[in-house]
Amino acid sequence: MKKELAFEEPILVTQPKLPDFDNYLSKIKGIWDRKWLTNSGPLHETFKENLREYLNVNHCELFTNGHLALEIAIKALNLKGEIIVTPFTFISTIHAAINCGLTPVFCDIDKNSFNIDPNEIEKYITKNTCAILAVHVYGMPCDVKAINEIAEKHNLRVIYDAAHAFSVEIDEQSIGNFGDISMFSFHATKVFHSIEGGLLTYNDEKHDKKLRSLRNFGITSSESVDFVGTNAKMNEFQAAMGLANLESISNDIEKRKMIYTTYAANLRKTDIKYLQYPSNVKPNYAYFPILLRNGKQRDWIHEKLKAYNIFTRRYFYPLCSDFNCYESIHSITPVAYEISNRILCLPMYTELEINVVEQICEIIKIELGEYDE
Ligand code: T4K
Repeated sequence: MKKELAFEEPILVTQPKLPDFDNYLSKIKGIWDRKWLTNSGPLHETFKENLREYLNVNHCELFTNGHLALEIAIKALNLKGEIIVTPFTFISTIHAAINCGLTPVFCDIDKNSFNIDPNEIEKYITKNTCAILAVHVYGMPCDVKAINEIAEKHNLRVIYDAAHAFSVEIDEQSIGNFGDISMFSFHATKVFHSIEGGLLTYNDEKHDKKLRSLRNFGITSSESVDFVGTNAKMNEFQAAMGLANLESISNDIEKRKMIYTTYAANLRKTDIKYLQYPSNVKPNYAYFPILLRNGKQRDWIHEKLKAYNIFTRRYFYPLCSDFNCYESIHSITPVAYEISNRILCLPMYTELEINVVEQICEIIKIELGEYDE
């Protein structure tokens, strides 16, 4: 190990960006006058409208976090039976399906995009299949065209877990416009956050009433409860954080682009593979995943980097289908299995300094040079 290259402070895989303190204070100040803290307050409503405009989507609703938003999306579509999912995601995706009474059927992924492979989907469709729940993993868009064709052919619903994909576009179209409903996470660790938070975007106006009601215990008026809902309301402090962060989002993504470019330039001449975006995609540079040669090498470098105070993460290892809670669900997904063993997410966040990125690359190159199978 080259001790002189170690960082004094830990470099984590991600770090939330906080807005200017006084700006946030100015946004929350009115809450003291209004005494309106949650339940669709004025900041909530402004935030929602600003997001609708920024994301260029027809309809959207806010939630207290992405996970509950996803469960509510599933409930709103009245889904029953089997749902085709990727095992290469954060466990929230699969939990949401199961919590809504669905049976997840794990489908393999594409080795380049790491997203559900449309060529594999049809073999899992049975008379019980109701929907496809696809994830834009790391903000890389799924093959939305192919998924849409399959869904139309088999009369299936499509939900996108777009937790990582805030602001992403395909052919200048907002990623939130595809499928029946898309879910964005505004968790502190995301490109864009409201401390905790979630958003559903959709084209069909008829979802408005049901989504709002499911978010608020299923209440539809002062004397009626039409659905078995939950409490998934975003509060005013979250909305204020989201409003403040929305002001800088374009700059933030530009900074991430520079980090991505620096990683790419420094790793280009190695045999490390990293995510490359197609030319029709406007990325948000949410994560910087790399593929190592195999699981042994991946785990080795993951550990080695800790000695330098660099804390990478193995998102998403193990596969969701390998967790104890899902061991009874049969699944054969060799590509997902291989990617999950080889993947490593390097630090990526808006305020990560370029010289730190260069140093991380130098350390990786030095250490991998000493790796002996
Ligand atoms: N679908 C997908 C595909 C998702 O990835 C997620 C969430 C969801 C659905 C559900 O959306 P939400 O309900 O969360 O809105 C983190 C996040 O907690 C989780 O939101 C995210 N995916 C997942 C990929 O990453 P952990 O268990 O890795 O979090 P944790 O606490 O280990 O933090 C990650 C790193 O960030 C650490 O190095 C510490 C650092 N950190 C974290 C927080 C919270 C900070 O520096 N400051 C902080 O405030 O799940």
